Amino acid sequence: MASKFELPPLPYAYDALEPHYDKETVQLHHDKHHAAYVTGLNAAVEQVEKITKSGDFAGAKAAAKALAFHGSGHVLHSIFWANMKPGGGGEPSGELADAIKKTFGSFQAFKGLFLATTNAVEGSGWGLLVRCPETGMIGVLQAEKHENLAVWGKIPILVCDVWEHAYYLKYQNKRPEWTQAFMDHLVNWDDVAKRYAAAKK
Ligand code: MN3
Repeated sequence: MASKFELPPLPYAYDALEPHYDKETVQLHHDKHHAAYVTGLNAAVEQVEKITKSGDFAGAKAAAKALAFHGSGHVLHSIFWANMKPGGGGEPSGELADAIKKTFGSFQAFKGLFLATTNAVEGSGWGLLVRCPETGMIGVLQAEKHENLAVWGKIPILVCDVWEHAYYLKYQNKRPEWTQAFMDHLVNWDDVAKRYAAAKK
């Protein structure tokens, strides 16, 4: 029996990110949506074990797809919660700030690119700042759903959820207002910097 995945606790209270991220959305998003990906991931792992043990591989494709979808959903949400803090926003410092400046020219240019990329996700997905451990380069990518458009080997260090469940109660159809609030008031740059450093190893 493989180890069970568990929903990580929120690193702050449900209402800690108010008024930029409302209590009701945070609670539903964490306790229901993220939890469902954890449940789905555990079910997919069990399914693979069942298939492997039985020798009947008819369900292999569905299990692999479920593993990618729920596994990526769990990973990205776990990063997302840690990427935010009450009183976040501002700008990074240190090595990460240098890398952003070197890659994009300025923090403002990075911010413009990140927001435009994230706002333009077709349907449900994510905007991501990633680091490539091999080259040390950083870049901005999209994910559709949780697992599509991924570039192999790139490690997400900052992720912004733009599924409607992430913002619709408060921001309705105004996705750019949500992503702007995320960037200006919620991003925990210390956490992003920690992930940037860890992605080096
Ligand atoms: Mn979500």
